[in-house]
Amino acid sequence: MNTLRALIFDVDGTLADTERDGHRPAFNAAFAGAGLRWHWDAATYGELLAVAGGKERIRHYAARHDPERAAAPGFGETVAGLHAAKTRHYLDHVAAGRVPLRPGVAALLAAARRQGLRLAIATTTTPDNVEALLRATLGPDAMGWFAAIGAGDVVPAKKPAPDIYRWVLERLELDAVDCLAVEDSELGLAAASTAGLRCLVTPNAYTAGQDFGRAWMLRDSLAGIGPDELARRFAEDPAPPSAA
Ligand code: XBP
Ligand code: MG
Repeated sequence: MNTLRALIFDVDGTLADTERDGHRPAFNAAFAGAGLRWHWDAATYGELLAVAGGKERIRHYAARHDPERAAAPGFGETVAGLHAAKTRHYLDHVAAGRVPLRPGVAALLAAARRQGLRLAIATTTTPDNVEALLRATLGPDAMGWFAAIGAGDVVPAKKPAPDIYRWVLERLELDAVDCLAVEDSELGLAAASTAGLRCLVTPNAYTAGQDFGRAWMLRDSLAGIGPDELARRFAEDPAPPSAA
């Protein structure tokens, strides 16, 4: 029998519309602050989200739109500096309350805790960004609700690689078959599925229309979803997924 023991949440786009409300304006503020004429409008940023990781996204963009700068000596340090500045701007947006949780997120987290489910996070963004978002939206104790927080460069390969989910499963000391991933994007779904997890997908404006064929459950948002429904569906599953 399949028993649901933990929910593993993606952050960006899943817990909150961080890409729209935080990361994109933060990238543009960092570029302006560095005197670069780079500007990522919503459509451009939507395309760039195919590359997970802010540093990787900057490198990807520069190679295509500013190749001389990308090929110059020391560009690695330039990327690190731009990303650090961007993270400072992002933290300012979060601290100012400009990045609210998506519908249903707080209620599901609270109900899952009451039900005794373990909570974890598997995200590409930085640990600082995770802590700031949890504190700003759920309060100063929220970090302690999560038994494992896998974030950013803690693993060598970012989503769609499964590394971050495997890192979290190791720390939870749980098998993939007992956990449910909650994601917003095709990249995140691929990472969770390759790690052998079933995945509940709640798309957002940037990821709507992506291929969610492998999703275990697909909903507009987490509003109205409770741990009882998830545990019941888990128990009814004919066959748990097999890790790829
Ligand atoms: C989405 C990402 C992150 C953010 C930007 O992460 O790919 O890179 O876009 O954050 P998630 P950083 O796995 O939570 O959907 O600039 O800190 O990478
Ligand atoms: Mg995401």
